[in-house]
Amino acid sequence: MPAPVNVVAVVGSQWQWAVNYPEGPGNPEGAVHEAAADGAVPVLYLPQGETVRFEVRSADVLHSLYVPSFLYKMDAVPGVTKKFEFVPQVVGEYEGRCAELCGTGHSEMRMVIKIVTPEEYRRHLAQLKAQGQTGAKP
Ligand SMILES: [Cu+2]
Repeated sequence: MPAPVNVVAVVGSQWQWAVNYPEGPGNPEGAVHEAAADGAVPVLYLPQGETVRFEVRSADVLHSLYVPSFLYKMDAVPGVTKKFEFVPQVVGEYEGRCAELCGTGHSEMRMVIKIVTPEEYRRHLAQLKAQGQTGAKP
């Protein structure tokens, strides 16, 4: 597998996912993050055909990022950053959820994952930057 050019850093907390895109070869303009309104489902963008490294951690209790369509699940553990790499293949929208019972809001820990073309992905990162969503999500 080629070296990862894209990194997405996902942080679980009671009861939402924060989505960050750190600076790197696939994101030379600097770190940006998604901002979902309270109660809204956050969206995570991925570029089709490029290696992506997920970095998953938790800000409080155990969570688990689970994407049924990918047949994949990665625990989010406080104090530990778990990593996995893959190449998104098929453009489309996929549902993510939490697969670790983490409290009363557990069922609300959903996420939409959008695999888009690399051009759309870069445009999206530029848009986040233009909107002032720079740095890691507070
Ligand atoms: Cu949960």
